[in-house]
Amino acid sequence: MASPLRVLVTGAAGQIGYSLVLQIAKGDVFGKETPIVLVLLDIPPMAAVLEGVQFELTDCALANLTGVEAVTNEKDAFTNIDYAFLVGAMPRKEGMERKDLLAANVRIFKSQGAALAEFAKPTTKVIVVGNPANTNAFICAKYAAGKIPARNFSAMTRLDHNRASAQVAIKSGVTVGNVKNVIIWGNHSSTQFPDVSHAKVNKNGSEVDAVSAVGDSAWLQSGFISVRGVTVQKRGAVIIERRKLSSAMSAAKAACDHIHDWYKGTPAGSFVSMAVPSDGSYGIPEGLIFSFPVTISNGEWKIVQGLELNDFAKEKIAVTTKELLEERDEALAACGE
Ligand code: NAX
Repeated sequence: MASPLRVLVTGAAGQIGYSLVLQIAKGDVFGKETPIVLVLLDIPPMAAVLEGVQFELTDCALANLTGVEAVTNEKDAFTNIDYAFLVGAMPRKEGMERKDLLAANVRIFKSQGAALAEFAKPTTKVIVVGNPANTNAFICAKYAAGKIPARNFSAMTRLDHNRASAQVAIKSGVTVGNVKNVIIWGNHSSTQFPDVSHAKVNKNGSEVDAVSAVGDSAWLQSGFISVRGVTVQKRGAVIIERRKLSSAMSAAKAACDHIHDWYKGTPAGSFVSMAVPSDGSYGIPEGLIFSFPVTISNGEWKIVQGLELNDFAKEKIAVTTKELLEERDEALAACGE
């Protein structure tokens, strides 16, 4: 038997954590044959809850789950891990300004970046889910630099990607497996730009442009992006309004899709959205953790090059870039840089 992958989930006592750990443990990410040790981290006041999750995972009697460790300190959490799902973050409390929330969260990710550098394998791959996800990933990568390459850090925009793909499928009258190459550009926030101009739909056995399959370009430039929050940009707020809790099942599934594709690769001719450090592609400042279309093979992502952007797209991308630059500067200030 191959030695098990050590997979860390932070915030494992939270609601995304509860859905996520089972999906990883039963092989949705690394395959049913890959042995896994799950390491669950949360803060000390959540130790009992964490233990409950650990017990339930044991009770799932999963053949490939060779161990479950519930821990409340960074050294035990990060030691020798292969993959990290960084979900744990501070929630917004009443009266808290956005700036205060950002500062509190980047301090968590500064500390976890340093812990990754000190304890994790240099090959560790990281997905940041906890918000503000892109900026948290930027800070985490910065404090792990020198030990873990920046390209091993990513933030999750796959939930937005999946939401966009599902909306295109509904509007085109196909199932979501027939939609590919939707793109989320930029930040995981309401400034993100969901773009279908390069997407394809398989309709009745032939591949057509998503724009013609949807047949409603006015909707694609407005309602699809955000009308009363029903579609992509503000879908999270709608879920909170309806469910009285934020997205958890779909967020966990998206995190699994993100790491699954990083591990297994993307099919020929397909790309997915992933927030990764910019190399300057499409004029995005280098180093910013920005959601791009990527292809993946042998565990390495590559930003899809040469996609044409019209004026509408350029304008939307400029807005989300500006927001990310502002967040970056606030985050660096909060870290005392
Ligand atoms: P919960 O509040 O249910 O769970 C968060 C857990 O993190 C709690 O158990 C908390 O104790 C723990 N935690 C806090 N600080 C920690 C630390 N320093 N180390 C380890 N654990 C810590 O939130 P949940 O609904 O699970 O959401 C988690 C995060 O995901 C939030 O920041 C949320 O905003 C973010 N989301 C990001 C999404 C994305 O697409 N990138 C979508 C879903 C979600 O909203």
